[in-house]
Amino acid sequence: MSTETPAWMADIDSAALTALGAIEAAATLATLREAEVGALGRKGNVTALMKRIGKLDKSERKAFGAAAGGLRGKVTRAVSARREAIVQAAIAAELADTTFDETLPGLDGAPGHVHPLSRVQQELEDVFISMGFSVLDYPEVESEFDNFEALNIPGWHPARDMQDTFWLEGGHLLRTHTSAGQVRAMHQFKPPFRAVFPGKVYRYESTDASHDHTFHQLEGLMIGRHVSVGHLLDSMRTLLSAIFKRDVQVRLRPGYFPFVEPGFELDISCQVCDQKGCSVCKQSGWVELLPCGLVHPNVLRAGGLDPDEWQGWAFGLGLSRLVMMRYGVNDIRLLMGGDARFVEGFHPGT
Ligand code: FA5
Repeated sequence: MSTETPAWMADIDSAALTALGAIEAAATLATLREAEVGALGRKGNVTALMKRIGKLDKSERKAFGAAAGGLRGKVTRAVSARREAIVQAAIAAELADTTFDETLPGLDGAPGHVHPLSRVQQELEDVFISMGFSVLDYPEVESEFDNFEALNIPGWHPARDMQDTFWLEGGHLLRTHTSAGQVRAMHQFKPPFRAVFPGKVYRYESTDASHDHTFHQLEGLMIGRHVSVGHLLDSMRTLLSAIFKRDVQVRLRPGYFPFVEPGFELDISCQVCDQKGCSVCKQSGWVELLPCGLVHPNVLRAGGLDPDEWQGWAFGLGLSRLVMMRYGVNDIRLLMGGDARFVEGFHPGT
């Protein structure tokens, strides 16, 4: 076995000298990157050595491969070590800079908070949970059956005109009211039961200060053997005093909805103008907020319940309007308008 130094060793030494010298001399991350590319890049001098391996005579290939591969590993480690040294030196220089005052206050973060709609919804959910109600979540994309037919509103019924909506393919639609969950709940739970289901609803209508095309409602439904209007009104009174924490004037009047009998409209005195008359209450001093009534026998039947055995009451709270009344918001379109300046006006505790 020959102990002579092979001729190619000079090439390995020369490549090492160039590559390691450039790495050692690099003072910034940019020049280090140049040195790295000069050695290990596609056209780098260490890469050129690696490409030679395949062209060598079989007898030399193993030793040359080991030497070139060893150099590549050494260069790679040298680049990492130099990079770390450059970064540490930069940190040390920054810390040594006496013009940096670490006692100055940091940048003021902007903490988020819940939207007033979510806040009032959560408060209402807590009130109803404390009265033994379940909180349910139903789809916004509904069937025509659940949104209309099951609620005693067949296709020919004029009440359909009051709630036109956005129709989807396959007879589906964006629900026009949370009442669409009533029959779903009847199928889902064994009576007696009580539940609220809040959510977003959609209507194809022009907007004004108190009407939006996308708004929030909260439905209440109670099914039992002996259900009375008295209990319904008491629940609504509890709801309003929990939100307003003071007496607000309300009025109850008969109201027609095909899915309740008898039906009522509960209006609230306009909290935006204090009943002086404004665009929200359309100069009337009153705002429609909480329609309700006893569940119609046809709806109980659609829910698989025998009306001779079971009764129910339901209400459909205009949650968006309740938020307006609570905070004195004079245009409903501000609630879902996506303007952060509006939402920032509401801070926790208000
Ligand atoms: C209904 O939606 C019935 N489902 C309510 C109901 C439930 C009655 C259970 C009986 C039993 P109405 O279309 O009136 O009813 O809407 C209910 C409430 O939602 C209204 O009182 C009002 O506060 C609110 N509301 C209605 N339309 C809009 C709108 N375009 N923008 C904002 N709020 C609205």
